[in-house]
Amino acid sequence: MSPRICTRCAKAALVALVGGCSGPQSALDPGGAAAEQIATLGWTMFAVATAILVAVLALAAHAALAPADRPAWALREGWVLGAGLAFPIVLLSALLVWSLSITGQGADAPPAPFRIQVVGERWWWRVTYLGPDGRPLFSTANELRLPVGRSVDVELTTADVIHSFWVPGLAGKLDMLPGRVNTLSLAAGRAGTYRGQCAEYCGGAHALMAFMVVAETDDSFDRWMAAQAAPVAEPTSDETRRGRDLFLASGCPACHAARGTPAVGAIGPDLTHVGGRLTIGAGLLPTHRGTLAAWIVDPGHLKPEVRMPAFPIYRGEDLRALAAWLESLE
Ligand code: HEC
Ligand SMILES: [Cu+2]
Repeated sequence: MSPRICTRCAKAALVALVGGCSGPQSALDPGGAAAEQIATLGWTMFAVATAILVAVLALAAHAALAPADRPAWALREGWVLGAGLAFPIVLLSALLVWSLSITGQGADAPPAPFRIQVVGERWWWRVTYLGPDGRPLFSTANELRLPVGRSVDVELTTADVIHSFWVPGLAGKLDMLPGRVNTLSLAAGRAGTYRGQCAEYCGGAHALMAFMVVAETDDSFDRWMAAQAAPVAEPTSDETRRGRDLFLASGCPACHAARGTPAVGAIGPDLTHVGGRLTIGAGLLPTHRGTLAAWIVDPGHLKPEVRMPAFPIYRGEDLRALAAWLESLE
């Protein structure tokens, strides 16, 4: 093998080895206190397990390599009781006590003046921001925004089957159970976009049920909150006006709301600010008019088993106008 190929192999091996260690959806790249505790716990367990594995392998090698007439160890009771019983009991108990002590610590970030309710739906996330009095401020989908350095209580439940809410970069996973609300405290220590994924098999499009958590500075977060609370903007061009009229005249309002218009459907995501979301279809595709148009024509082709019907009736200019209007809803 030439040295060049060798270097390439080494690089490929390294990428395969550490490729999962960073990025927007990695528990090994913590972005907040809760995720850091989990990472510390994971690495410590890994280190202890590795040390024990090495010790056991060394003992086994020692025994195997000893001359046949002089066995390395006669199997004495002391070894069985010491290494086989006492050692695991002491070590596992110590690790248990330690792990309970570090994961119990709450995040010390000051609480945000709002809560977020997230309802798992097959196969997307209904996100509602609640004011201090518990009343809904606005509804969005598949995207949570948080101010950096604040802890936010996220109330998790489901509209149908069990789902599990997991943003590995920020916290451990928590199940969403029918008839129950589980509260998870989320806090990001640094600004960034974290990706989450449903972690409990929930049927058909489970693997395509992702979401984004965007942690941002107070200024841009406040701007986002104010924009979300506002109703849809009045169309500014003939094309977007035509798009809005098509939306209202078709079947879309049966399932979708666009605040400030007569569309108040509640089966699918609230589309009031769909153009400002990073993705459509629960993390499936980036939001722009091309993907919006493809989605409208045949969502089931992009996301099998999706609970939105295809609208092949829209073509050409109609489709472009509809997609342009949705894209403009920032
Ligand atoms: C029978 C109910 C239903 C009808 C009618 C319907 N939709 Fe949907 N729509 C859904 C559901 C459910 C989803 C969520 C799908 C998913 O991500 O799994 C969705 C998702 C979407 C999304 C992506 C939103 C996001 O944030 O991910 C857009 C855009 C959208 N619909 C536009 C439309 C338009 C435009 C029409 C009319 C031409 C329409 N829908 C008609 C149920 C419906
Ligand atoms: Cu799922």
